[in-house]
Amino acid sequence: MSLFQKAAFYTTVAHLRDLPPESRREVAFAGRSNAGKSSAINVLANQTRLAFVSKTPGRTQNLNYFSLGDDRFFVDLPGYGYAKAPKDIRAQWEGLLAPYLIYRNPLVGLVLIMDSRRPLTDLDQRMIGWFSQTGKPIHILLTKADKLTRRERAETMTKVNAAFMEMKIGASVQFFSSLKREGIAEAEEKLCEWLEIANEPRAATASENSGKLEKTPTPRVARQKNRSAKGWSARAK
Ligand SMILES: Nc1nc2c(ncn2[C@@H]2O[C@H](COP(=O)(O)OP(=O)(O)OP(=O)(O)O)[C@@H](O)[C@H]2O)c(=O)[nH]1
Ligand SMILES: [Mg+2]
Repeated sequence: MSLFQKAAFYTTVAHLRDLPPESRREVAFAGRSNAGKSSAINVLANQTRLAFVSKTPGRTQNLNYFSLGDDRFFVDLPGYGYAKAPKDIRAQWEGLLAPYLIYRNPLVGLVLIMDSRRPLTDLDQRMIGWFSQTGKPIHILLTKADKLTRRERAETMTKVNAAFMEMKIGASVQFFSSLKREGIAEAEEKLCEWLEIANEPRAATASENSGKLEKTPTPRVARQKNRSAKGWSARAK
């Protein structure tokens, strides 16, 4: 039984004024379009179409809320980085996403999903820069890890950790594969910590064991002292 098995679609939000009341802890999932956000949410909830069902045309620029059944939410954020996104779509993305990330009180952490073959694109870095102003934690899922060799994984982990060191931002980083169901226990551990859910140790499934990933230590970097959120546009390049 997955820890988030009870996850169910709750609401979709197109305007900040429609956000649910600030009474439940929530974790947001962000990432480039096609990075594997919805797949990761589905795998964590052990459901096949959870994130997909809310994704009807026209909703893709919305924040999709999933109730975890115990006063907590997962929030699937709109994917970014479409090569041909029209200007108004980008403006909407910035207008909704930026204030949400910076000012949303119940948001306790950001899971940033990056394709492990193309981590830390400019937009990912922008996202990290914005969110890190809040002083809240970031957990990186390097998805589609099934596409990398062992050696490529080691190189990617080194590169990503070095980039965070350079940005002076503390973040935890792990590999993840929705396809092979790898990295689930590690992600669950982080989510439970943030959401304050008791996480009983459980036996790994056979497929998790077969694809056991090496845990690479995450560098400890002091979190930014300046916790005050700066204006969105002030940081946008
Ligand atoms: N090999 C592999 N493919 C994956 C994995 N995760 C997702 N994919 C594939 O990547 C594509 C995009 O996955 P989605 O989960 O829809 O990505 P998304 O980030 O939600 O995309 P948007 O909703 O458009 O922002 C799909 O074809 C998935 O099957 C993975 O771990 N391994
Ligand atoms: Mg999606």
